[in-house]
Amino acid sequence: MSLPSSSHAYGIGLIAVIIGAAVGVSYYQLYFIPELNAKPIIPEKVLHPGDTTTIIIVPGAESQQQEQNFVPKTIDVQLGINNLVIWKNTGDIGHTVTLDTDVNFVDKYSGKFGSSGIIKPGETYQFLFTQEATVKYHCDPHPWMKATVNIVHGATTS
Ligand SMILES: [Cu+2]
Repeated sequence: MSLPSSSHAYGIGLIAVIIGAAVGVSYYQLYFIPELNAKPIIPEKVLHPGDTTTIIIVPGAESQQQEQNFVPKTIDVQLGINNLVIWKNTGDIGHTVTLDTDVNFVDKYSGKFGSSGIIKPGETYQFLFTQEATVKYHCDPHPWMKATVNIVHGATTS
C-alpha cells in the first residue's frame, strides 16, 4: 500500500512545480516585460545634456525665393552633449516642424517628433533626441522649407 501514497505525493509535487512555473511565466509577461518596454535605459547625460542646439526659423523663411529658412539647414547633434534641440521662430508668420512622410522615426524615449501645430512668431518647439537617427523634416504650410538633423554619438556616450 506504500506505492499508491508515494505516487500520490509525487503527483502533488509535480502539480506544485507546474503551478510555480505558470506563476513565474505570467509574472514575467505581465510585469517584467512591460516594465522593460516602458523604461528604456538611457544614460543620464542623454536625458540631461549640458548644452542645447538651437535652430532658427528666420524672417522670410516662407519665401520660395529665399534660400535660408531653417538655419542651419543641416546639423549634427551629439547625444549626451547638445541633444535637446530648440526651434525658434524669429519670423513674422507661423511655421511647423513636421517629419517628412518618408521618414520612419519615433524616439524611444520622447516619442513622436514634430510640433503639434503652428509655431507662432516668437515661439519655440523643442525635442529631446535620445537615439541615433537622421531626421528629415519640413514646414507643413511651406513644404519647400526643408532641413535635416543628424543625431550622432557624443564623445561621452561612445
Ligand atoms: Cu513655414
